[in-house]
Amino acid sequence: MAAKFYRHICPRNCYSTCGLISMVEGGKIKELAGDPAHGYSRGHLCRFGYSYLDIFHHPARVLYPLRQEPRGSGNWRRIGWDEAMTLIAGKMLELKGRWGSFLPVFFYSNSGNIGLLHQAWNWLARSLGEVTVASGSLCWSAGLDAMVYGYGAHNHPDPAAMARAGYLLLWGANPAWTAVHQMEYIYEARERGARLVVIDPIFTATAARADFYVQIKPGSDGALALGLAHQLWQKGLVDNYYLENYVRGWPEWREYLAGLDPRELVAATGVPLELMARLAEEYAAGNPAAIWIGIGLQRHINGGQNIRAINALAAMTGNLGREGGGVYYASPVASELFTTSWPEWMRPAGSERQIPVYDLARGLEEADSPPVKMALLANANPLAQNATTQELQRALANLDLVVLSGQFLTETARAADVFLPVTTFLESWDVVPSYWHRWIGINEPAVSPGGECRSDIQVVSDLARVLNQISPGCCPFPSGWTEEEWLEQVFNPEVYRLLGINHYRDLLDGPRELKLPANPWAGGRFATPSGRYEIYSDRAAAAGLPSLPVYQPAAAGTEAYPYRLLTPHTSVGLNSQFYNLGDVPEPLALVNPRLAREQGLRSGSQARLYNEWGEIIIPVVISELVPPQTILCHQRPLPGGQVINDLTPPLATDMGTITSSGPGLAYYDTFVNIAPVA
Ligand SMILES: Nc1nc2c(c(=O)[nH]1)N[C@H]1C(S)=C(S)[C@@H](COP(=O)(O)OP(=O)(O)OC[C@H]3O[C@@H](n4cnc5c(=O)[nH]c(N)nc54)[C@H](O)[C@@H]3O)O[C@H]1N2
Ligand SMILES: Nc1nc2c(c(=O)[nH]1)N[C@H]1C(S)=C(S)[C@@H](COP(=O)(O)OP(=O)(O)OC[C@H]3O[C@@H](n4cnc5c(=O)[nH]c(N)nc54)[C@H](O)[C@@H]3O)O[C@H]1N2
Ligand SMILES: [Mo]
Repeated sequence: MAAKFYRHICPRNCYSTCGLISMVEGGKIKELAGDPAHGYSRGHLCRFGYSYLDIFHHPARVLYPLRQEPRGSGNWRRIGWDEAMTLIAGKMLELKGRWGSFLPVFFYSNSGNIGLLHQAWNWLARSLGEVTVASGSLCWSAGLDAMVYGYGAHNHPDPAAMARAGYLLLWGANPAWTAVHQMEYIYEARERGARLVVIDPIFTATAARADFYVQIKPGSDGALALGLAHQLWQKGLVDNYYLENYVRGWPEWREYLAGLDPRELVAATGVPLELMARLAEEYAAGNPAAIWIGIGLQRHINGGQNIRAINALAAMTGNLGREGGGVYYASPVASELFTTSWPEWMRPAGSERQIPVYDLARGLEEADSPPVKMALLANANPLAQNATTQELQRALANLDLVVLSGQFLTETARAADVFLPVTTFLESWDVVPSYWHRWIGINEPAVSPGGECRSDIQVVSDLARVLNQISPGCCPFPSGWTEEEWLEQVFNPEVYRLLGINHYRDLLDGPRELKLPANPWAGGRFATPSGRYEIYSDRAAAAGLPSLPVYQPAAAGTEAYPYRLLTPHTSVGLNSQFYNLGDVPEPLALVNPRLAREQGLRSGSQARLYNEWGEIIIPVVISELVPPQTILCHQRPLPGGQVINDLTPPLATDMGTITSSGPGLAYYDTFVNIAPVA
C-alpha cells in the first residue's frame, strides 16, 4: 500500500510551534519527521517532537471517558460519552436552576494545547456569558503589559532577524533548553561575528554557549538596566537624534538617571560597576544590538517594571527599529489577527466573574453569591502548575463536580470526578499561531481518533447539544459544526491576504509566513498615544504604576524563609508534560557551596525544602551554577507525587491587567528554608 503524508503543527506552549509531517501506511502512523517547508523550524524537531509517537501509543493514555468514585480514590471506571455529557450538562443546569445563572460553573482552560480550536472551552464559556473564569496568565502577563506601555502594542521583530544582530543580550531567557530552534539563528549571528551575552542568576546551558555571562541577583534586572542607562547617559553613548524624534520622556528619564547612585545599583544587582560600564559600551557599539527578554525574567513582583527599564536601553541607543536589532519578548500578534474577526459569542462577554489565576484556591473558596460549585478544567494541570497546590486541592475538593479533559491521569486528575479523553494533534484539525515567529500551518488528522477520544471542539459541541436538549435554547454555542467548519470560522480574509492564500486548505501544500514588517517599529512609528516610544507612560501612571521605569526593589526573604527558590523550565519536559516518556533524569535541588555549608547539606543527600505553604523532600547537589542564597529546582514532577508548587505563594506580578485582564504569578519570588533530612 502506498504511504500517505500529512502535515501537522506542534500545539505545545513553546516558542517554536514547529511543522511536522507524518507518514501513514495501512491506517497507522509509521513515522514522524520535521516539515522542511516550515520556514522557521526548517525540518528540525526537539526531543518532544521526535517522541510524539510514544505519547500517541503510550500505555497510560486514556482512550475512554472515565468516572472516579469516590474522588481521589484512583478508582476509575469506564463510562460512555452520553453518561458523561448528561452528568455534566445536568449539573450545570441544576446549578443554573438554583442560582439563576451559570456563575457557579468555573471554566479553566490553560495552555496544554495552544491550537485555536482548543479554545473551545473558552468559547463555550463566553457564549454562556455569566460564568466564572480566571483572569491573568500563569505565563507572560507582566511582560506583555510592559511591552504595551513602551511600544503601545505587544509586538516584536521577526525572530529570524536575530541572525543579523551584531550584539545579542539574552536577558533571563534559556533558549538552549526552552527554544532550541532559536539557537540556530543565534549561532548564525555568532558566525557573522555577533557577541553573545547571557544575563541570568543561573549559569544555564545557554550561558555555557555564550561569549560572556553575567550573574545577577534575581529580580534586580531593572536595577542593572538603570546602571547601564546611567552609563549610556554619562558617557554620551545615547542616540540623541532618535531620542528627540521618536521617544517620549527622555528629559524626565535623563533627570532621573542623573540622580541615581551607581553604588546602590551595584549592591542591588551584584554586578560590579566596571562590568556595567563595559556592558553599556558594548551594547551601544553593537550595530544592531538586540535584546531577548525571556519570559522567565518577569515572573517577579517587579517583573514588568524591570522589562520597561530594559526596553528603555534600546530606545536610548536607537536600536528599536533597526533590522536585526531591538527587543524580542513574545507576542500574541499572530493569534490576534484571527481573533479580531470573531463574532461576539466567541469573545469575552463582560458578564463573566473573574478570579485571579495567581490565587485560584482563594478565588474558588471566596467566590460568593453565588459560590463556585463546579469546575470544567481543560488543557491544564493546575494541581501541578499553579500556586499553593495544597490549598487548591482543598478548594477543588469542596466542589460538587470536577471535570478534567486531557490525555493522561495527571496530578489534577486525582481531584476530578470525570475524565474526558481528547485526541492528539495527529487525530484532529487545527491551526496553531505562534507567539514567537510568523509561520502559520494547518494541522490535518493523519488517523482516526484512538478509542473513543474526541477533540476539545467536538467535546464542547456535544456538551452544547446536550445542554440544549435538556433545556432548549439555554446555550448559544453551535453544536453541529465539523472541525473543518470551525476552521472556516476562525480564519478571515485578512489572514488569507497576509499569508497570500485563498483558503486554509492551501496550507496543506505547506506552511506560509504572515507578511508582516520584519521589525514593526522600523521608521520610528509606535502604537502609543504619542506615536513615540514611551519611556514616560501616562497609561502606566493611570494604572497606578510609576510613569517612568524607576527602580523597584526585588522581593526579599524573611528570617524564617531566607532562601529564594527558583523553579524555571527544564529541557526534559514541557511544563508538566512528557515526563511519562521514561529516561528522564531524577529531579534535584541545586545549592551553592556556601549555602550547603551554612545548612550542613551534603551532595547526594536528601533535604527538606519548606515554607508556610508546604514542604518537599528532594536530593540536593552542591553546585557553583547557582548563586548563594538561591536554590534551583526546576518545575517538574517530583518523587512520590510531591509538587514543587506546593511551595509557591499566591503572589501577583506587578502588571498584566491590560493584556491579560489580570496579573501573572511571581513564581520566582518564592522563599523557603532548607534542612538536611536526618
Ligand atoms: N514553579 C513553576 N510553575 C510554573 C512555571 C514555572 O516557571 N515555575 N511556569 C508556568 C508557565 S510559564 C505555564 S505556561 C504554566 C503551564 O501550565 P498548564 O498549561 O496547566 O500545564 P501544561 O503541563 O502545559 O499542560 C496542562 C495539561 O494539558 C493537557 N493537554 C494536552 N493536550 C491537550 C488537549 O489537546 N486538550 C486538553 N483538554 N488537554 C490537553 C496535558 O495532559 C496537561 O496535563 O505553568 C506554570 N507553572
Ligand atoms: N524544554 C522546554 N521548553 C519550553 C518550556 C518547558 O517547560 N520546557 N516551556 C515553554 C513555556 S510555557 C515558556 S513560558 C517558555 C519559558 O522560556 P524561558 O523564558 O527561557 O524560561 P524560564 O525557564 O522561565 O526562564 C528563563 C531563565 O530566566 C532566569 N531567571 C529567573 N529569574 C530571573 C531574574 O530575575 N533575572 C534574570 N535575568 N533571569 C532570571 C532563569 O534562571 C532561567 O534560566 O519556554 C517554553 N519552552
Ligand atoms: Mo509559559
